[in-house]
Amino acid sequence: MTAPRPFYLTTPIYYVNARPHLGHAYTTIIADAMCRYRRLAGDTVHFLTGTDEHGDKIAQAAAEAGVSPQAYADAISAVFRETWRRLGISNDDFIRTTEPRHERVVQEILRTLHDRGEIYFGAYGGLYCFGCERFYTEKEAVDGTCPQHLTPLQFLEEENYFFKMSKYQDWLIRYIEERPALIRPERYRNEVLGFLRDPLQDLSISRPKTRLTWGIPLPFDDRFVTYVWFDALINYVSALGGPGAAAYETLWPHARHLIGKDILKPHGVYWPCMLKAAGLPVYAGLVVHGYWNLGGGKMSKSIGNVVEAFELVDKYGHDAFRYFLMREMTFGLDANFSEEALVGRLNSDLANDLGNLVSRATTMIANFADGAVPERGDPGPESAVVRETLARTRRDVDEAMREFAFQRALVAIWEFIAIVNGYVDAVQPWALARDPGRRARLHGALYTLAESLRCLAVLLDAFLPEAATKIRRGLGLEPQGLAALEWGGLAPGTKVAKAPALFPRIEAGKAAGSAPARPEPAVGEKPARPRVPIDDFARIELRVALVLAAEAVAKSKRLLKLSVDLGEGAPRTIVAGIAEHYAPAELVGKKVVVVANLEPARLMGVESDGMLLAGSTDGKLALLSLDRDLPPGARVK
Ligand code: ME8
Repeated sequence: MTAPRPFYLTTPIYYVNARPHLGHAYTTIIADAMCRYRRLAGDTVHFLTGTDEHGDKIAQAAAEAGVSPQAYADAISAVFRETWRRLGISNDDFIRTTEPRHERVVQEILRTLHDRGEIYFGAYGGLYCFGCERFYTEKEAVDGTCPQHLTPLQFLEEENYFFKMSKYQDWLIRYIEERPALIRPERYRNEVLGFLRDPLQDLSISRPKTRLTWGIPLPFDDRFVTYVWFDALINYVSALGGPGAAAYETLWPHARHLIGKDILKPHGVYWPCMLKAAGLPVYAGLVVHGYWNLGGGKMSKSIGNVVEAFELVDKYGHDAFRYFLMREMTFGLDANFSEEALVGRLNSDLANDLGNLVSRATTMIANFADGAVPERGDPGPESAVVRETLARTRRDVDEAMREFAFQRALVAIWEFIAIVNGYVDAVQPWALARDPGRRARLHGALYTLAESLRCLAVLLDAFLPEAATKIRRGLGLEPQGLAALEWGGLAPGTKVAKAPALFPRIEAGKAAGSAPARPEPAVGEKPARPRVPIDDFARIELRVALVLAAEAVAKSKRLLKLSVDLGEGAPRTIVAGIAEHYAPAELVGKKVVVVANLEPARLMGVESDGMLLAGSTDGKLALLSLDRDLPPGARVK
């Protein structure tokens, strides 16, 4: 036995200015599949994901929501964590950049760099994108707009601290050139070397508190906070406790970062330079995937349909969604997402090829062998190809997974499925069962099928964990590692349960949502959100309120201060972010619905004791009102 190898895999830490969407789900799901695979291979795996919570973007989103950045980050980070839990993501840790364990390591690294003379104070003016939170060079800008967001870049000039990144240019080029496997696939390695053909600028690593306070203070000048990218990249070491910590010492030499191509430059250029300057080793690998497009266009978080695309996970099931994402995208290239394509794969590969095989095999064992794996018998010459394909599939999957080529791994597994289906057709166990003289042949065929299912459960475990578990449970087996992929491991006599349909077929015309394969979530409930018990809902006190007076809040475009009657004797003050949608005069005399038992909050200096309920979409907003009259204070539930 060889000693277990450490394997440390990270996803990007996602911004908390929006809910998880298809892109986030893709990276996290493939990271999960990879980590599950490495665990099955016997490696010691550490799988990290988390949320990126500082910076302009988050501060702005929180201000728009009328809450503090911390409260906003807490809420959205919890949605990410819960979403991954619900999808069965097997991460070992979840880091938030607002956690003290992270802030401490960021400040330590900043102090080290400052002490080593790697940081200086200077002025800089340039074209800035608030969406990307970075400066762009004239060459990178496209007609004065940001190449990512296509929004106008703004000229920004300010004094800041700079990291002497430019001095690492030659070192980094050599470092990458000497290590062909450092950045994969090859096209992204070439892209990073391409960036490095232009002169590398020093990196502004601070933001003045006069402009942004939501960040980690610089340990050597508290008039500044840390630039969000400088802060965020360090999560990969802070989650291990930072340099010197035991987890860092064991895992950091094996670190692999999995990212989308949008954040190649910070990971391929800034991060290795930062590590080198701090005297830390560079990561072992940077693995980059392409982009999912919807309807041919580039997705972004501002487009609601990336969230909707992700919601299909509830309609078709976790495994079908995982399978589609991994099978459809050639790792490293862009791919198109469509519900039709997902349904196509579900029907052909999952319901037909895999689902049918499992149900045929278990039904035949139930009918022709009393529901127990028979003796090994005589599997016939046709079985040789099944065993050979298994051995080849195992090798092909292993090779594919070394390169994160999930699509190739699945193609190899489906080759095995096709061979086993072909074996059933060739040996026709139902015909053997009619002939008492051919018992040994029948037993051999059924044993071959049962053993194929056992091996399939092992092969599928990392990719379709729910289906693999069902197949394995049908054979009454505990989870097995890749080492169990040796033919003949299944003991005769093992009880086999007839498998229920693993993947129900989706009928044509029903893909658009008329007949979901799974129960639809309750009306009004977002499927990607966790369900809450009724008792939790009952804790929220909703009441009818009569608006007595309304006025603008000084210096705020968004807020109105309302005086409302809740039938409590004295009116309450509620501050609501609705000034862009309602004139104060329009509101007086209206009956609305409010959350009456919220903790009071101060908004622009005014204490708000409650919250108005309103619906909104695409910049439209509508207050909840009653379609029949009820007195102020009436309970809504
Ligand atoms: O960039 N297709 O966070 P983020 C595939 N906080 N993957 C996509 C995608 C798409 N259309 N859209 C997003 C940030 N992704 C920073 C990262 S790391 C130290 C800081 C995935 O919330 C992909 O993994 O914008 C991409 O790199 C990531 O989400 C960006 O997430």
